[in-house]
Amino acid sequence: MFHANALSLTRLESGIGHLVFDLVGSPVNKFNRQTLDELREVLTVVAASDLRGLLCSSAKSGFIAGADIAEFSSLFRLPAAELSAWLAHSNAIFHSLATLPMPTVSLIDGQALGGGFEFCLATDYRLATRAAVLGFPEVGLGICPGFGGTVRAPRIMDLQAAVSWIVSGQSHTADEALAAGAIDALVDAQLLLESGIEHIEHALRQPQAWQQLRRERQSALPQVDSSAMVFAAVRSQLKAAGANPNPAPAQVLQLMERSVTVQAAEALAHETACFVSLAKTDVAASLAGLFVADQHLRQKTRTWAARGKAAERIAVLGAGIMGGGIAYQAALKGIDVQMKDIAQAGLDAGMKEAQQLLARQVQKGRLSSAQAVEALGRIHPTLDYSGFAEVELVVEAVVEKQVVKQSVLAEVERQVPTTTILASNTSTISITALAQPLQRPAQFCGMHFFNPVPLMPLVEVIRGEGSSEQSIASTVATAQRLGKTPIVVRDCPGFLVNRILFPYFGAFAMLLRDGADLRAIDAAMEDFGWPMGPAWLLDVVGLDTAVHAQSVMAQGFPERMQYDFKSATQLLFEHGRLGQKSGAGFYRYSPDAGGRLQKQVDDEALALIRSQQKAQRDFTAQEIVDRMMLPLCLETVRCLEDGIVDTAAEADTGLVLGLGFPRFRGGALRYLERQGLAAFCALADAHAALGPLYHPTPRLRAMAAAGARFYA
Ligand code: T1G
Repeated sequence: MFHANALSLTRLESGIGHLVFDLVGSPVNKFNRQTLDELREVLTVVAASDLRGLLCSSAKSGFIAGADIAEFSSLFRLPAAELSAWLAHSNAIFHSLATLPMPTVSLIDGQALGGGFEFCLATDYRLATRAAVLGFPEVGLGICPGFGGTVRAPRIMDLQAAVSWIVSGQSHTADEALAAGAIDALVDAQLLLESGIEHIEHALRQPQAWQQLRRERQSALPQVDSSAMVFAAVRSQLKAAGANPNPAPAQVLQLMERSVTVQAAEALAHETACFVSLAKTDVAASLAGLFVADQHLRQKTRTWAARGKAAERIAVLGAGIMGGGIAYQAALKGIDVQMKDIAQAGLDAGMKEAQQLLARQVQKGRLSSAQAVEALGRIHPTLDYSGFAEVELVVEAVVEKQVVKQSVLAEVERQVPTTTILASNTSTISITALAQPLQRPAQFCGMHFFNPVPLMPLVEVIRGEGSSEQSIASTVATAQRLGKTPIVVRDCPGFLVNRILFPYFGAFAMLLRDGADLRAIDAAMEDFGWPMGPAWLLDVVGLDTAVHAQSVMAQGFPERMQYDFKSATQLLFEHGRLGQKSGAGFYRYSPDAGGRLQKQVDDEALALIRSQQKAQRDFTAQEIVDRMMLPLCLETVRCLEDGIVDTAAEADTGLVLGLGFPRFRGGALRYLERQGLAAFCALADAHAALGPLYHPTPRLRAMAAAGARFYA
């Protein structure tokens, strides 16, 4: 009856219409402008037809993934009136679905999220298979549902569930959806269509009940005491979670509290207003921007990976925390791994690390004991090169010393087939320099994992001057197979992430030198959105590691990163304070009853730092943020200009995934751009006396003068 790009309508024998979503050229169905237009057209056809009912399903593995997030950046920049008009247009389409002159049923197999779930709520009934995943992820994007979700959910579902689903943004299983009244029945996939038809026949036999259902969904909710309790409970949960830079959860809660008391049409107007005001926030722009940046990175990764081959067998050299972590990650993903160390004690430690990580997976119910045993069996500890004749990729993770790495790499190169790729998990040392003694530099690149390996999603794949395209492609493919997000970067000391992190640590050192209190710095940066402040982060990294890496960075970029004073990190390190690993660094650490390290203020550390300060000084949070963020952002600009990373999107995604840069700020370049390039340069100039880390590049000034942007 209707066939277009995103959906088609056919008449079943019973005279019931079957609307099937299958957006051409996309792995998921989504409400982009075109799909919405086609939906409007097809509903006009349905409304004018003699169809007895309408079934709605998807030909893809998921149902509908919601509105098209790739369109958000341009949508959110529209004037508020135009954004409201887009919502009004979409809601008019959903309204025509909800008021069709025949019963309607959604058949949900797979994800129905955001606008996709709102579509289901606009049909009379919802049937779902066990594979269904339902929810409102909007708050995670800094917005609220916009296609009537806040209006229909509380009128259809259990109120408590509707509010907590929308405010939390979490997805839910079909069982949870059934318990919450979000679906009417759970059905086997093979019986979905048949059950849908039965539901329609049933509704047609009882037209009054079906019409009554529709009337109820248009009204205000009956006033009952329990609703006030529901809202109070969710509000206190939000409060307990602490300050949230994302305004969406609190605002959507307020919206729903008001909108359950009014008619649906009025509630929808409130929803639109709330959506528009949230869509105009920096948080929403950042989160939508990151989604697109992430898609861009994934696309590049796919292109790389398609040209290479993921390794089936790998080897890890050095069974320390990193080596053990990488071995664990490989084994978890079904890859066999030779784990080599020069000392049995090292191997034992590496195996223990892997064993503990697997045990934790079992504890959390993510793996069965049998699977954990099987995974552990894939790790083959060895003191020699046995098994190396079969490995396709060797990850070197020995001590962070250039000469040691060079000799280990040169030795292993003689033990493996000529096709094997060697990759160094160095965090700072130039890949081109490490390649010097190698016979086959084309087969060598960097593969930088972050600590703790199982939790950190990013892997930098570093192209040395001699690295072949093939080596990079296969290393990208292997990183992907390991479940990581690879980002291909060009070689330089520190690569992308650490090259940007160390100027930030430099800023921290200067703040302490100039009399700031480390607790004030950590508090300001945590309020800014970092998961931990710089002092705490240095304790986690290890002050010995940080001091060593700093010296490598200073050698690589002496003009900016060689400091003419002794940093507090260096001072504490010299006093044997190595951070968490030694129980004390900037803070003191002791395990709580559950074995988790608790940090406490340490007077000894404070006294040591004060001994180096000429005077103590209070800095405002804004002064701290400016002094910390300027060098970080400027180094990101330099990385982009030097071609260390190809695009702003990759740089920002790398910082979010590799450093924990606050997501809601969208990355360093987006943060910089939001301030305005000219304003940012002026702020940097006001700090120029602090040294070259604070000096904008000529190109950034030129961009500022020309009104250019990093993002289109
Ligand atoms: N918009 C645009 N692209 C999307 C998309 C979406 N909503 N959902 C997925 N994609 C792309 C994704 O980027 C990837 O692209 C490909 O589809 C496959 O996805 C008005 C305001 C649905 C659970 O937040 O959670 O509705 O890499 O690899 O693992 O109230 O994608 O191929 O280029 O992730 O099977 C709310 C976001 C929007 C859902 C599928 N919806 N998506 O996971 O595949 S706001 C969301 C997901 C909204 C209304 C509002 C997941 C998934 P590429 P994938 P997957």
